[in-house]
Amino acid sequence: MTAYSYSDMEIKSEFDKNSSYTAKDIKVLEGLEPVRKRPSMYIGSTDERGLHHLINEVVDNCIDEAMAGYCTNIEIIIHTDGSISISDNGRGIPVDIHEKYGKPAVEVVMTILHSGGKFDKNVYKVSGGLHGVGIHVVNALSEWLEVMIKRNGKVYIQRYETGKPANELTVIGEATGTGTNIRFKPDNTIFETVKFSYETIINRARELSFLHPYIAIHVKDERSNKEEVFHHEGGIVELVDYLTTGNVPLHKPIYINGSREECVVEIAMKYVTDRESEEILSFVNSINTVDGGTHVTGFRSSLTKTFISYGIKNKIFKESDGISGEDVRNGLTAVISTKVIDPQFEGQTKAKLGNSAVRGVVESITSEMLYTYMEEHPADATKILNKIKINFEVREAVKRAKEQELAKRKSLLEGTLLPWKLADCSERDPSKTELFIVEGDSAGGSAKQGRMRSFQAILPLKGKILNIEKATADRIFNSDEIKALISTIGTSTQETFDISKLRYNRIIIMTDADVDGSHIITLLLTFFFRYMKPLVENGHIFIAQPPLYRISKGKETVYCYSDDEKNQQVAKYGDNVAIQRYKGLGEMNPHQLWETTMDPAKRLIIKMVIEDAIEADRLFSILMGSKVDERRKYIEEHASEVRNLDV
Ligand code: 0RA
Repeated sequence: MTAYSYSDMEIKSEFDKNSSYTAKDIKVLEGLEPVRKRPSMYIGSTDERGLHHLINEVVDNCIDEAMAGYCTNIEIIIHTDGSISISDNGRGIPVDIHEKYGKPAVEVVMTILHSGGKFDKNVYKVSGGLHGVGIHVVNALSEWLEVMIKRNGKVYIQRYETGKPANELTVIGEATGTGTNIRFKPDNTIFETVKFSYETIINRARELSFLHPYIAIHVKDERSNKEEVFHHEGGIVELVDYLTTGNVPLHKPIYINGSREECVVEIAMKYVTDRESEEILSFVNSINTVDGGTHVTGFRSSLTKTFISYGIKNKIFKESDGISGEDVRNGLTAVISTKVIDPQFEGQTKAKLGNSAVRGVVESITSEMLYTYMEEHPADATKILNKIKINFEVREAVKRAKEQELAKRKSLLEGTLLPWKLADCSERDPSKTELFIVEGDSAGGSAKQGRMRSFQAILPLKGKILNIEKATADRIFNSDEIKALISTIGTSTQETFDISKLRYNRIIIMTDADVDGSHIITLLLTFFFRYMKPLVENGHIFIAQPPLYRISKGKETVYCYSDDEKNQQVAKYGDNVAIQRYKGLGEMNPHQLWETTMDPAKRLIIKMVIEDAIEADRLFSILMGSKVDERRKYIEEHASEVRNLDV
């Protein structure tokens, strides 16, 4: 729970605008010791993620101030001494004396566990479930924390050390305006790492700035002198444009909003013509609900119903057409942002909304506003409905072709659908197995000989697979390489994706360490991201790292995976070392390939994770989409990061 949360502007606030909130409204439960004893119970972990959780905790409080209509600017500064400060121009944390404790409210807020704002039905918490433990947790886990408050025309400061006040709240001068500045240094006896990541911080700042268009978030890194200001007055409409930067739009984004007692709903959506998949990004109280939930279900079902009924009414569809949700969502990018009082988060990662009432609210708001939109913009409506009709026709055609193809194969392969190229492993328990996707037949041959047949399967792919982002679904699903990939993996794709059918626990892409290899990796990752996303989300996709050099002197041989490593080894062995540079997997014999790249005991593999949904989505649209100029621009801006991608 956030310590203090305020309703959005659309719902009447429990407090009036003149600081009616006083110290007595704070509920008090227990002290801070438990937090230092078991930090993971409060912030999930003490790794990099947990560390950044501290920042989210403070920033969420600033966002609450902003949602209540009092704050327009947030500034985050990473300092060179390992501390970070977060300041805002909100009302400032209250400083009046708390009745029960006889201490200033800010001290109660900073030192007492579960001190929270008054419970009230009309309050949205920015951070239910995922963050939302309270700033006292930040204080408890900091070597020191300094708070500066501008309120009542005065500037107040107080310092804490490992959660305990180091001095009393002190007035140090006169203030114009109001606000809070919290600076803290995470305790390095608690965290595994105390190094803040600029990237992680700006990704969250960007996300928040799209979700709260009236706030400007300034992020500054004094270690590198990098800085950026995030301010998107267009809100989620701008976000939808941002996400589809590399694609060809069918129309201008459609904006839907409304509220019922239980929740506030805001949706922006847009179709593009050069991408077949659907991308729905959803948020509840500014938290990205990666696994969707009732808000997403409500949106999806309303979309299908509304488009079909409008299409039938306007004689674009026939009643008998059998248009499905998949047809309706092909090529759609949508952002759903909801605010829910007392959200229930479900699932392993707590990233799925469970409140059942939200489904109906989103459904009715979407239906109503979308229908009205179409009546007011008949040209856009016609374009979208025609696209849906084409999606449907293509899907029908693909289905027919697939059925024929499947029947043909069935008879050819005597009932097995696995591609003939696959060298399967003997183990049948998928949790123990690995699939290597290998570029080219010759490397595939070495891999087949070098592997541990019991648990490693090899699927060689011929040359480059299709560019998924540009190809139509029709072509994608008719490509032999893709068909081989899908039947080997076993889970099917998109709507029919079923993780329980996964045939291999690890799917490892193994290519040459060159430009073509990087291209194939990009294409395969795009395919997995667009069509089998849960595989990426659940950490099943890996990239093998073949060595770049083989260094030998006399009988000794070492393999090096980077230039730095090579230089170190060469220096260590001194003169007369033989250096072999590997240009491709094909230069290694099967035994060497096993030793260097496939043996779980020695190899290096990189797990693919989605750190940031917005950036991942945009990156794939840009890198693989059809807008060449956007791609060039992106690569120029991110030259060092995408150095290895040939696009
Ligand atoms: C308690 C009550 C009020 C605001 C805040 C806390 C508050 C906390 C933080 C943390 C970072 N920035 C913050 N800004 C405000 C309401 C104050 C009122 O009613 O005047």
